[in-house]
Amino acid sequence: MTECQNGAVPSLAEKYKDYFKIGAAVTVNDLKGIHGEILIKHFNSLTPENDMKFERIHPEEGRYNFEAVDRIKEFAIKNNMQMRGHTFVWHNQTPEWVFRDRDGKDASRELVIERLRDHIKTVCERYRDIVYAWDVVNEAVEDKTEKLLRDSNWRRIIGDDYIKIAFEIAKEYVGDGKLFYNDYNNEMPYKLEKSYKLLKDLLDKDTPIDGVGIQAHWNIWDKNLIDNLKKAIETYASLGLEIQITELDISVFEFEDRRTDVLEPTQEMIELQAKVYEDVFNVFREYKDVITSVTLWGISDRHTWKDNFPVIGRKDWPLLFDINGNPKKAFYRIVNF
Ligand code: HAH
Repeated sequence: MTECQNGAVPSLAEKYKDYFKIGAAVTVNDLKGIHGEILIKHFNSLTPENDMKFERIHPEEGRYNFEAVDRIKEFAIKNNMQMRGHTFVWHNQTPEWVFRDRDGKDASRELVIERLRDHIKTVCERYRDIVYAWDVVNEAVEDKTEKLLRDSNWRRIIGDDYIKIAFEIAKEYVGDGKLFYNDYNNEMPYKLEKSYKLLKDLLDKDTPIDGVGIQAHWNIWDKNLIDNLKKAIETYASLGLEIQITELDISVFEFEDRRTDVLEPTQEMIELQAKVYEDVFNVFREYKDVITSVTLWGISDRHTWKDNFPVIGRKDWPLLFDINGNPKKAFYRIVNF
């Protein structure tokens, strides 16, 4: 019997039931075995890590592939969980057909909007009874230059109002689900300022946006994290927005660290990681009035997208459960409060 099945280990979601939902990003394979057990015991919200992305669920015009998300939904219903919908409008993992006409040239603005409407309507109608929050737009803020908005096919073809249009379409079909703008590094000063500007402008134009998702792909070495995080939460809350932590993981590597010869996390890394998890969850609890959900971007260190980002094939250990599914130091730190 692994430690996490042991009754002495408290349930994370249970511990946080008066604070916010506790979620995990999942694939269909995570619903069984040790990951399935961890999900049932510790989580009450699921985000399909990839299966609801445009290229997966709507790979060709007129053809939807619902199989994977249907299975995740079935598991969620069975275990009394809800889901986050991720994501409709993004510059990545979106198939080219969306932006092409029959001759392979750029589709018109009208055609792309019509396709987006069909997409959002179809996905919402199928999952809106279980999805409480949708990442309507993901990562629209530019972070390499001074420009506010990132270049993408969506923006190039529809125009700068593509974000507002996406939220308006979503509003028509989501039912009770909340509409989120989701991004990474949006707690960092350089991006917080731009994000605030974008969101304020959208709200001034009466865009139906309920909240902001802070992805929270962090690492254990960032000395400014806690200050930045508090400032960001207060800034977004000042706009009247709800906040969700949507993709939390805490890498043992600094982002610039491209070493490939670290085959195991050191004790120092594991200890520092526990401390950072403890610190950020202290902040999350402090702001429970505006934070409605905290999702980890994975379940255990056995498999995480960080194994391939930013260095392909380099193992990372950013989550709360180790490669055997046992709770790490960080886990105990965030349940003992
Ligand atoms: C996220 N991008 C995406 O939202 C998610 O869908 C994907 O599975 C993993 C991460 C994060 C990201 C980043 O932190 C830095 C540069 C590009 C993208």
